[in-house]
Formats: sequence, structure tokens, C-alpha cells
Amino acid sequence: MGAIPEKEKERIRGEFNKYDKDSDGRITLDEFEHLVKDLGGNAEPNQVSSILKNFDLNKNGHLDFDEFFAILTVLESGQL
Ligand SMILES: [Ca+2]
Ligand SMILES: [Ca+2]
Repeated sequence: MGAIPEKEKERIRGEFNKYDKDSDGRITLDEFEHLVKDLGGNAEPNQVSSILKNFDLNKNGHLDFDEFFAILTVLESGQL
């Protein structure tokens, strides 16, 4: 990933905090479902969990900030 402007990082940090409802610093499947509903439209529940798995690079079962960053970029560009 190339250099990301600070403003963009701040924006995505804001999105992360918005979807991290319990503020534990990670996006769990429940929280991720809200994100997909807002941005991805009509993904089925089983698709949502497989999307999360695809982006869960360190395989800890939820999205960390870096992973969230990657997924948000893809969702917003409509490539999912
Ligand atoms: Ca959380
Ligand atoms: Ca992870």
C-alpha cells in the first residue's frame, strides 16, 4: 500500500470507531454486518462471514484496524 494521506487515515479511523460499537479496538462479525449493510448492500449472512475471513489476515477472527482499512477501501470502491 502506498502512502496514505493523514486526512484519509483520520477519516477511516473515524469509521472504525463508528462501527466498533463496544470500543474494544476490533470489528467483530456483528459489527462488520452493520458495515456491510451500510456500504455493501445485499450480502447474505454467510457471505458476510466469508468476506470477513478473507480480510482477516492474522486469523484472529475479527478485523483489526489495518484489516478494516483494507476492507473499507474495497467496499467503497464497489469491488466486493
Ligand atoms: Ca468491537
Ligand atoms: Ca484480524
